[in-house]
Amino acid sequence: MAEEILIETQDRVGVITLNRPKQLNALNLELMKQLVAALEAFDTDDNLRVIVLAGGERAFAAGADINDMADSNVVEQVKRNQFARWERIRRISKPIVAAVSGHCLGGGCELMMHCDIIIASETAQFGQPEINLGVMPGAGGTQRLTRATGKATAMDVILTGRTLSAAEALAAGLVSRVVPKEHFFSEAMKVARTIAQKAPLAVRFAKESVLKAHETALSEGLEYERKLFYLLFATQDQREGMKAFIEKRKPNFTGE
Ligand code: DAK
Repeated sequence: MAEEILIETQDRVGVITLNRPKQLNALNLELMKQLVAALEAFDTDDNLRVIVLAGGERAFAAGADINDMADSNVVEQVKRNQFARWERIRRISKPIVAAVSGHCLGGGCELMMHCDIIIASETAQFGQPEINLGVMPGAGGTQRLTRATGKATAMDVILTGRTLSAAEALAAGLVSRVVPKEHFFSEAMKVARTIAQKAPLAVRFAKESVLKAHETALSEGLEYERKLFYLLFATQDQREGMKAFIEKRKPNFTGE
């Protein structure tokens, strides 16, 4: 079977690289299957703390594979239940850092928006061009893009099919950092390694809590954050982190 993704680990970081360069990493069904399996395997691996999801230089991903959908119909789409797979990506508890260069379109942009921190090359182009195919975003694009950029930009991108440059995406709040094109992967690794040194439970709860901000009213989100904050005072890493600060040394976080 073709390897639609490549997997490696570096220190405490699990790296997944989308591997259909000739098709600009179009997300076919097999790739999605392999991707979800790899993400879940990394998520349950106690040796790893952060995941990096990378595309290639020319494309992070140019969308779902149109060949998989061209002859499809509503019944088949419902039965295929692709959403279940995307839902599993949403449930990954470790932080995912996306390394994005080139085309990042349609399902590719939606996949990127499932990630937690996005490092973009200055060459990256973002868009939801489904409208040009007679459909609309199907994996959260209308919701996540709107929450990230606000209604005006989201409407413009989704209804006209136009792309945002990396600079526009940064200004709109869609990506975290824009770097020169030769550094998009190394910068993502740098960010991942930094997070990998933090207390794992604090990182996990902090990710969970930030995601809540997207999904709930403020009062409910604050309540949720408060409970997770209290919970961290039941960990050894909280004691270690604060003690290390007072003793002017680096903390030794164990994840306990
Ligand atoms: N699907 C299949 N093949 C693709 C592709 C795609 N999305 N994008 C590119 N390719 C293929 C091209 O067909 C071409 O293949 P060959 O002809 O060489 O065999 C190869 O990649 C190189 O592409 P180009 O020759 O077109 O390269 P250019 O530099 O000229 O143009 C481009 C690059 C990115 C502007 C162009 O390829 C393009 O417009 N691509 C399509 C972009 C697009 O419309 N993306 C949205 C697809 S719809 C769902 C979840 C998600 C979705 C739906 C449902 N569920 C959970 C149910 C998402 C839907 C979508 O993403």
